[in-house]
Amino acid sequence: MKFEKTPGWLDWYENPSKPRFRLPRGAIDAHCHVFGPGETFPYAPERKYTPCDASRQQLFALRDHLGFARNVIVQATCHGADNRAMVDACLASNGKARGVATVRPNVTEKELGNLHAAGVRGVRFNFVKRLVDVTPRDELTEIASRVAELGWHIVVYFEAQDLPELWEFFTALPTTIVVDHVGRPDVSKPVNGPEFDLFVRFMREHDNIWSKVTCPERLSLTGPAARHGEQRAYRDVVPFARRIVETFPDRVLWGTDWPHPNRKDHMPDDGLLVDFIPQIAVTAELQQKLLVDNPMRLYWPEERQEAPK
Ligand code: 0GY
Repeated sequence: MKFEKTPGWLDWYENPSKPRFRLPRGAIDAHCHVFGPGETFPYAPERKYTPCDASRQQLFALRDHLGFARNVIVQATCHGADNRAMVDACLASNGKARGVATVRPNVTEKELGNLHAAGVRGVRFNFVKRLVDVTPRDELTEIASRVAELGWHIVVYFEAQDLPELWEFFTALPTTIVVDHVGRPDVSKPVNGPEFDLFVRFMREHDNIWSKVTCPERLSLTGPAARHGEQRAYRDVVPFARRIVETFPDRVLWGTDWPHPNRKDHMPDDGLLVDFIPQIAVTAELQQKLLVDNPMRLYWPEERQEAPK
């Protein structure tokens, strides 16, 4: 089937620069997607946008170019609950990719088992109104209790202003919860102001809550720097991401968000995004936790080394 990309939607950056920042050995890009290709894996009828194709081969080429060892591929809303493109990518990765799926309450035990065998270790609940129609909470609760039995976690995507209303629902979930993109703060507000303090309190009071410190390009009002490697890229996001990394160093993840759905003003250079990491994780120890230890604990726990006796 042929698909026309939504007008105004930018294509992903074709020739990303080589990062100057040397990633630690075994670094994981823990938030990225594959889109189609639409001819093989059609986009979902209920989607709110049609992306440009972004295949697993292109994702794996980016992984190698940037210097990552592994990927966590998150199901994007344009594929609805049809996880075939993501599963195909996980299966073709030689164990270098794990996945986060979207499922409906009618998913069978066999389907969940197949997803697990392919490398899926979580489901995503999306509350961003421009991306999805509302799913009733009782359906999400039902899914949560089923995936908890598999030892999976739940990724949640929401806007900061919606946290008060979602708080009770999130804190009743029975699994580890991973929040996308620092809970999407409004970075024009103070980093120590009531809105971001609430997010910090959310994580402080619930030690099963993790955060991805991803997507400065989505949150920033100051934007990318003019030149690659310029230290001030996305500078208004730095204090927010840094506060979370330093307060909760064992519960943070990082990812590129390639191929960056719904970008209309600028498309980030993925090399520049990698160069942003040392601004928010300023020591080698914090970088090791953010990029290796934490994602390994969540997605490849079976490979954790036993501490020597
Ligand atoms: C992201 C962000 C976005 C889109 C999706 O699944 C999606 O369609 O997550 C967005 O538009 O903010 O994490 O990819």
